Amino acid sequence: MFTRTTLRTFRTSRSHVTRAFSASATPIAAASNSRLINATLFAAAGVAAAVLAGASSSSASTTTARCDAAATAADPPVYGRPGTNQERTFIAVKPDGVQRGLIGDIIARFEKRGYKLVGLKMVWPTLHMAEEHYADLRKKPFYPGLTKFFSSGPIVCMCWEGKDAIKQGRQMLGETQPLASKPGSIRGDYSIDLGRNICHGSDSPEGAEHELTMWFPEGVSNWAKTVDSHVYE
Ligand code: RTP
Ligand code: MG
Repeated sequence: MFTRTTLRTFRTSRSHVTRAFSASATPIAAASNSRLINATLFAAAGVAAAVLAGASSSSASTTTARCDAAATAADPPVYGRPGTNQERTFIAVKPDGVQRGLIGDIIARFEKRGYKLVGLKMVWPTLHMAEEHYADLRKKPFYPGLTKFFSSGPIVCMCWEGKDAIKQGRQMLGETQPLASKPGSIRGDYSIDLGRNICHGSDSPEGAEHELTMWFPEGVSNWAKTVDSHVYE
């Protein structure tokens, strides 16, 4: 079952990315064709990741992804429903976090906290995608260096769902400045320098909407978590 599910996703990931990006932003579509998505999708069997690299199947354009096929009118939009238990946030492991082998730890923290993982993939962003992601910081002097670094290697893109996911996600990350980050937070445990602070998290519902729409144009998996009655009263 695991193999069948991941294979289906693999076959469809490329066409989804192409289609979805071309529907939203032309420059990203152009960029995505050059270097995007070594399509690494992880199946959430703990943190054991099934790495499916380099989508090359010629059947890519014909299959429908599970998340699309199963979507119903009752499903929330990709950016969730802020203020409810279906609030969603975009969490990313930045290139430094990937290089330092922290993907599993970061996923585990959110999982153990009780949040639901509804979207997960590895993407090597183009510079243009990094600029789009950090568009609100365009005028900052550190913007060129930030976007260059953010596009210097693969990142892990995640969509986490749950009550207060945006604010709680930021707390779990820690402060922007590692020196101000408390031990126990991701940045407080693993980072020293401002420009190598391991992870990203949406800072507002508007930010989450922008980021989740951008990074998950193909949609996410709207699955029901059967233990939610043991997470929420
Ligand atoms: P992020 O967006 O990556 O989650 O970080 P953040 O909200 O905590 O901080 P933000 O203000 O959005 O800045 C984005 C990233 O830019 C780097 N930065 N450098 N040199 C500087 O003054 C400076 N300020 C911020 C950090 O890596 C920060 O995470
Ligand atoms: Mg930010």
